[in-house]
Amino acid sequence: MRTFLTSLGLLTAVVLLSSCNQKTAPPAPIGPLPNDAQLAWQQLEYYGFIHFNMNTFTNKEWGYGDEKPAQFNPTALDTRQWARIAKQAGMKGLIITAKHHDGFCLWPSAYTEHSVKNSPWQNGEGDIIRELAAACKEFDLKFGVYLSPWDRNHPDYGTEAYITYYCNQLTELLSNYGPIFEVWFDGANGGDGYYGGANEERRVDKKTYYNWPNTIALVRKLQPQAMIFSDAGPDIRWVGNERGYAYDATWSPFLREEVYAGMSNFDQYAQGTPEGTHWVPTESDVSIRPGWYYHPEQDDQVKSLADLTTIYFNSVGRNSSLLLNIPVDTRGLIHENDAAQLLQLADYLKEMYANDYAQQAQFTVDDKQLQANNPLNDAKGNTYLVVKEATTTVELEWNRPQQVNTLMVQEFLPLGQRVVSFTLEGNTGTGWEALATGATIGNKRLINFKTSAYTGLRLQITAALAPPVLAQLSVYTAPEIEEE
Ligand code: FUL
Repeated sequence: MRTFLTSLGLLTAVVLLSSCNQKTAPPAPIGPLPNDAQLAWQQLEYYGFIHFNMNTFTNKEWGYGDEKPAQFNPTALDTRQWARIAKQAGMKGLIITAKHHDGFCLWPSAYTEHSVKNSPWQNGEGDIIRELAAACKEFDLKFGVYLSPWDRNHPDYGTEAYITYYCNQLTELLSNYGPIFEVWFDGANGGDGYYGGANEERRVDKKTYYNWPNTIALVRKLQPQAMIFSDAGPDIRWVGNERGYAYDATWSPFLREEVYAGMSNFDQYAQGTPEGTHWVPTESDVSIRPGWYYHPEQDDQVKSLADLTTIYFNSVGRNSSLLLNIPVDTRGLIHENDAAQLLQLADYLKEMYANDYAQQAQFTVDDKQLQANNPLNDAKGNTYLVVKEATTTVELEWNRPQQVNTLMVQEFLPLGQRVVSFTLEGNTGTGWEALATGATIGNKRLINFKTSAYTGLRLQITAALAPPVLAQLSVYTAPEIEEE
């Protein structure tokens, strides 16, 4: 009944539902597939963005580039506080704005005077990138950097010389601070700025100006395991909005060659497509406040637990990852209000994931009962269920009714993304009723439905590109949220 396969890169597969004593060949992979680094990244699911830089002190979102290093002066900066809160929040890493569009650098770059080295903070001796890299290491978090391609301070922006400058800065960040798990390339670029005193508008050809192939090769050389994010990947792509919501149909296969960072019609590519040529999963970036940067007037506008859980279900639960931004304040600390909300979300998720009701359920797949070694509920992402048809039904049955409201299902990604649509039905003892419908599954789909005492749940894959290869299926009770 069981076949062990060892030829799938990172993962060993256990295949069930084969006919007796017959070796089952693994299903053929379809479409573009994730590489090992992408598979490892898929497991992170939730990590944090830190927007902290010159804008924190000028109370802006986009600095013009004429700010003075003297303006950068946190009074109580403590990167260990950031890392401690991120860890408690359940995040797996932090990505910081090493340089935003205004050009100010949080590390003492050798290539510009516009950095912490000319600020009053630590008398110009400090290095926030070094401090945060150390704090992340201490709290077992991954560390990533955002380096804005657009630079409204630099006199050479728009010329070839700036590209050399940009690559030099990237080289510093990727050589001097240990392992970097993600490099974040923003698509926003080109426009008016200070540009060393020119005070003018500079437009660039977003597709060609940055010589992306060259920059990507540089990252690969210096940090081969790092994920590279941009609208166009190559490893992870933007989800297409800053609300933290992926789509009902979110495909990791993506028409990568047709996209470039900052393109105006990115919308039409954002969802991905089953015809995609490359595996480029989405990342959903969103701020816990209205702004990316800290503004004291937004202290009472930190997102509620209800907002944050909706974001979580619509990102992590829709084949995406969640990059949740925390605007560090002028002290250089995560504000108490933001910390409180982050921890509320962590408590909520802990409570939800504490009990997997599927463990006590009898599983039936296309009328065949699954016995021991159910690959769908062995808490191992490296086993999967093989079925013959593109449409398939997984039914769960409990001896006693269970008060639940959330189903989690995952595809086995090393064999490609397959599911096109599904329905979910529930039985409260009086027959089956429709609970939800949806499109893709991918890395993880979280399906919320009305809380009730169910004796059974039935997930039906109604369309797939090829017989679906499901890896995990769990059932949870997401806690009720009281009005804040
Ligand atoms: C955008 C930027 O323009 C915002 O300021 C912010 O950094 C966000 C994450 O990306 O494109």
